[in-house]
Amino acid sequence: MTEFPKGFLWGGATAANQLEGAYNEDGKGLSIADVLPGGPERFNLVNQPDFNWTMDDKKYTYPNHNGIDHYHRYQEDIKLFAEMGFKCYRFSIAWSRVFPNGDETEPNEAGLEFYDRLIAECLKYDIEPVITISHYEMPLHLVTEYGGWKNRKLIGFYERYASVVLNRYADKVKYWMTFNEINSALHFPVMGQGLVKSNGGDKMQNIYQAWHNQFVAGAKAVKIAHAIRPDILIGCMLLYATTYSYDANPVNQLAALKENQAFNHFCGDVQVRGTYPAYTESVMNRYGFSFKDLDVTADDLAVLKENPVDYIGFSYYMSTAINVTDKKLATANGNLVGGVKNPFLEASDWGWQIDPTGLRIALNELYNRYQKPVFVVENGLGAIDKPDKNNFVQDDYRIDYLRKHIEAIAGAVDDGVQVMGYTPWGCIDLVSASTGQMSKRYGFIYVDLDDNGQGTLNRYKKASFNWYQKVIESNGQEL
Ligand code: BGP
Repeated sequence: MTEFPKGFLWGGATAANQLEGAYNEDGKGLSIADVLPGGPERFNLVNQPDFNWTMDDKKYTYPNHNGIDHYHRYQEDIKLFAEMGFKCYRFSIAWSRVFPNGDETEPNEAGLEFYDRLIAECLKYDIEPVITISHYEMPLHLVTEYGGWKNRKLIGFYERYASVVLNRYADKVKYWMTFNEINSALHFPVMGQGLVKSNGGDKMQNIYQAWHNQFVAGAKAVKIAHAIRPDILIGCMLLYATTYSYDANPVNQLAALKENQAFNHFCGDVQVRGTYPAYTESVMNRYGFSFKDLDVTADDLAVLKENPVDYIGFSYYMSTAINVTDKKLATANGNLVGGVKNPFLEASDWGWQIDPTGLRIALNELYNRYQKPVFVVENGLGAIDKPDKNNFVQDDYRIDYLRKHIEAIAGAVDDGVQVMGYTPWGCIDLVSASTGQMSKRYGFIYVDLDDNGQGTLNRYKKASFNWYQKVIESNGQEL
């Protein structure tokens, strides 16, 4: 078996809005995640023409409000991560804890103090924090008052927020990411950009304008980070779904290439290379507008050029296949990124097509495209776990999934790819981003909490807990 590099960052990943809870404590403002209804229909519900960002407790549940109560139980949780041997822990800072409305001039000290405590707890166990500055939880006020990321005023608000957290924590935290899964906006712009149908999220030009504003804001964060600490590493974060042509028909091959450009590569190309790619106009024309229609200044382009990211963080859950020649083929039911069913692959209970080889391909594609280190910051199997009477989960299906994906990473290391680390998603069970529910679980640690918010919130180690502990201990030799 391949030797993983010395210092390989084994760990796990979470996001503030999906586990912290305490949604209105210590001065925290509302974030968009706090008003998204729970349930498998959440994306459809928010895209109703009259969706208005208020909480209607009678009709919907809001699982993010309590999360898994990590805000109060973080010490217990970090201790369990340390027991697994985590070298790093990827988490996000809730923007709305630091700037409750997003547009204040002074931060909320109580919010910052929570992350002081969380970071100290990680460092106590020699766990390197890996921080996502914005993970699907912008302050709600920035959406209701300013219309979300399509408004360029957000560049300044994000810059101020990033500056506050970088200045506060950079001496303790070396690894950062600007925006979680920035390219996901192509399929669900509500999470990263605060755009839904009722505020223009159905217009592609708005999504691209929002991206542009995020690119500039992210580049400004890179600039601030490097000025504070030259050895800091600050990356972008992409949702990467390896995209194949369904068959050898050149027409499908070309369609797959275009899909790759539009989804997998566009955001990375700008953030890693610092310039808009040659195919920009062709992608935009396809959606009926031109780059000239966007509000882009010469200063923006200079900031992008001067501040590319240091590495490419990405999530990998699934691959997809493109077929434009046979309209009868079913779409990959549930695959968040579209495409058709691949006859060679199985899918998860949620229809996400399971493809470890696709991860090896993704690592090669990204590294060879950019020649910068790559970091698998999310990967995992969402499944319905069935605990026994002692709340023990024998999650062999999860072990099997993770083992094959780790083998794929090892293969990519053999291929010459510089991989920084691996942080499987939802290392402790938490609220799902796409369904807003608990029943889609990823963790090594079972949390006793159901979709209706009932349960003791006690934590229990699953079979995968001991398995992953050995993986880390052996630096990936024992799988
Ligand atoms: C990614 C997000 C995470 C996360 C994960 C699993 O898209 O970055 O926030 O939740 O996917 O998705 P889900 O929770 O929908 O199963």
